[in-house]
Amino acid sequence: MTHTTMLDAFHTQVSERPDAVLFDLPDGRRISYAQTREIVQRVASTLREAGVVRGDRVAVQVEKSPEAIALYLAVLQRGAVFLPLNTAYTGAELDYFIDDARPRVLVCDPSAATDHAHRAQGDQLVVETLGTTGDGSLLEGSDRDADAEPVDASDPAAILYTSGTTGRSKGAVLTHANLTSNAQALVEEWRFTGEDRLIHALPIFHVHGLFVAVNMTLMTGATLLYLPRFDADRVIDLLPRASVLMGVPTFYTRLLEHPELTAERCAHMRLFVSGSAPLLARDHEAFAERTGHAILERYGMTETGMNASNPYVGQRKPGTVGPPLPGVEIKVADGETGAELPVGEVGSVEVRGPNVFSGYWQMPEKTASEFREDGFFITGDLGSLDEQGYLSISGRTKDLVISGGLNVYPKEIEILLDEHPQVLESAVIGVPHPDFGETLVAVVVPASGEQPEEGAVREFLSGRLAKFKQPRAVRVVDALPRNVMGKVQKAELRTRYADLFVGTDG
Ligand code: MCA
Ligand code: AMP
Repeated sequence: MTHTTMLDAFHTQVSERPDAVLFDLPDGRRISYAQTREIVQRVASTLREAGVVRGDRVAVQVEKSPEAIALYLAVLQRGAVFLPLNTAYTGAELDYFIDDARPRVLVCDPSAATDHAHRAQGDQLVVETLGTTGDGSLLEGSDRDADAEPVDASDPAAILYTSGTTGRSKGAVLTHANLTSNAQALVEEWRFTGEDRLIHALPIFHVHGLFVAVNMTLMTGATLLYLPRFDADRVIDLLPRASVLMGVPTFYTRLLEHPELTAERCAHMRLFVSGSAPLLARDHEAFAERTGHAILERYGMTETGMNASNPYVGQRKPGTVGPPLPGVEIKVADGETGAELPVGEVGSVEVRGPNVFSGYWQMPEKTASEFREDGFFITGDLGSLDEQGYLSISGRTKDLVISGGLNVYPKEIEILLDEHPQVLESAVIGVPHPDFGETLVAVVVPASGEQPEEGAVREFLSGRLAKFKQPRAVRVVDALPRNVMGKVQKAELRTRYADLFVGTDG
């Protein structure tokens, strides 16, 4: 069945299987599809009273809870645009998003309400709260709104911010059609059904946890074994009751370190999915040996949702992300001209399909510069296709570091480091890390006569940057390596510091 919005898909499940469990929680609580709809209706009523109308943005920085998913659906019910924010973002980071997206409502944790009070501006920006124990102003009203505002499939459903090489975050605008088409393609490809029980240990402010895991569940009437965050012990405990796990490579690295990861525990599982960052072929092989399961690796990004996936039936090739999903076209092209390259050659990975976003929020020029004339989106990843059409991601043209599945653009940190009075200039790089895959190292050149200390530099960054963006090491050098054009040679720095975390536990 095709749905215009994820809310429609959810409503289909509510009417077909109202008593099916949507949330199965660690404290033993179970919340059905019909009960979730009641929460959605209550939240939708509060949003309406706060003045939210079609097209308004609702910015959300809350801890993971069933009510936070109900909030996502309630925003769609109002015809509004869901704007989730990482809970690790600091006030300074938040100011940027609010100034850029101009949301009608900001939803925060009740404990943060005082910090955010100064952001409220009459009915221009209303601050609401939502906690993890059924608390918060969003749930206080007793009214319920049953009707959904009509929207078009091409209307924006969500804005997700991704940082950029310029250091300025861009809001990727995803339409209802982007979300429903991608969820539908994945449901079919991974044979997802209402019988599935998905271990959900990802955050819900990114595409992976929200638009892959949750949307697929809502579309099929499946159950979420819903954890507040990843915890290897808890995941191991849940495996015998579950059928699917979706995670970033760090999940699998940590599970492999767990002595109780065994084939017996995984006997009822039908699918392990990895994505958001490269899964080491070594981990893929070790996992298969320990559990008998070949992890299914797939590839996506915020702007496009999922693009490629190893097959459910058929060969899952370690080190590849599989062929394009049905309906999605992937081209490996010459980065300069956009001309398609022959099989086996590494080039710019470009994508076209119903999954590809409509553009960056209020950045038409930036948007235009990342699309080819024929509609292919330039991902910034480098890769090649093999004879069987499997894509391998081999690098990135964008200066991006992925730490534990979270993206960090070095420029954002370099801009801050360069403001430090003892720093003349800086370069931030990603180096291999045994737990997070990659982690950040800051290389700084002292201002004349200064001797910056690692502790002081790190202290300077804390409070200005979310924790996951803070470098785990700072190195002071006399000069940055540069090529004849004067461009900083980050590859050389990456080689120099490649072993900094090898053999450590971080
Ligand atoms: C936590 N910390 C991190 C990270 N996470 N530092 C760097 N990178 C991270 N990813 C900090 C914590 O604040 C803490 O600092 C210290 O590192 C260790 O915390 P720990 O307890 O080990 O972390 P955790 O809470 O267990 O989290 C690690 C994690 C988590 C499970 C890997 O980051 C996670 O769930 N990542 C998934 C992110 C995700 O959903 N990505 C998908 C993006 P201290 O000890 O000093 O307080 S969507 C996407 O990429 C596309 C669309 C796609 O293809 O999916
Ligand atoms: P984000 O901007 O958070 O959506 O991250 C998207 C980026 O994550 C992609 O452009 C890739 O660089 C990377 N990525 C996602 N999945 C994979 C994967 N399976 N293998 C390698 N890189 C990946």
